[in-house]
Amino acid sequence: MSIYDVECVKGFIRMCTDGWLQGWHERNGGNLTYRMKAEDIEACKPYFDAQPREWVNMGVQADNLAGEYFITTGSGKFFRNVEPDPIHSIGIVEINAKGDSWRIVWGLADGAKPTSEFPSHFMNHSVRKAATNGENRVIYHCHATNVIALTYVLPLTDRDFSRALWQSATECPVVFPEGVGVCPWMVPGGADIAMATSELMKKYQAAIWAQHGLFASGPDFDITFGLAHTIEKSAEIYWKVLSTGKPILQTITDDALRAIAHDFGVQLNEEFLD
Ligand code: 2HA
Ligand code: ZN
Repeated sequence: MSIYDVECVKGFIRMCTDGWLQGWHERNGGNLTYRMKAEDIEACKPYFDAQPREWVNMGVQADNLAGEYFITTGSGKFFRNVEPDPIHSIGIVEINAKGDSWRIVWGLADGAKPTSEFPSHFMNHSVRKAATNGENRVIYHCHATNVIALTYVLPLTDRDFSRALWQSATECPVVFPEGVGVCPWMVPGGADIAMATSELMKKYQAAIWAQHGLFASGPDFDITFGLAHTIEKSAEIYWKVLSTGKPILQTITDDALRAIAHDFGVQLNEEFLD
């Protein structure tokens, strides 16, 4: 047995590989964090370092994440290298009792640090944990190509993006009936983008960062990856349609969106319907 046999660690590594294979993680692009369950912590604890590393203040704080443990990708690390070299690419951090600092308890070997977007992930975990009664465990940031490209041509509003995505693939209104949030271009890695994104994530499971990428959340790796995949696929279809240069003769109408919502038992965000 090793820590790599523990289910949550296996699932984390698999999701990194899946994202890499999709082409969403050039160089050190993107990051992934998972809030561990009590049984995950128990299973991983035997492999933790004998001596945890120093506490590091995050510049953000959340009461509801005090004492939690997260698996995280490393700052400057490449998703491409997670599976062949996990010990240098990912790690486990513990959050202190004040909910404002982390310390590394496993991995991130040879001086590596948690992702530069850890403050954003942390604030989003806090908001999504509260919004889902503790169900949410995964926050995923990827450089989804077609989603990024759309932020150059669509107005940067939640409504415009939600409608374009809903209309471009029939399952979208079922997968994200509340729509998606859109964050204007901001400097990555800091507290400002963390706060702006977490405001959006009070309402949405996913947010788009203009000219940068996608933030997706969910209760497990499958649902979170599936959400990002669904959004990116829909953006790709929208692009293929636009790229023909032909006029759009038909799309999914608002009545059709309502019919989908009715039959699948989901509550569509009425603000985005005409
Ligand atoms: O980890 O994607 O947003 C590199 C990034 C920053
Ligand atoms: Zn990024």
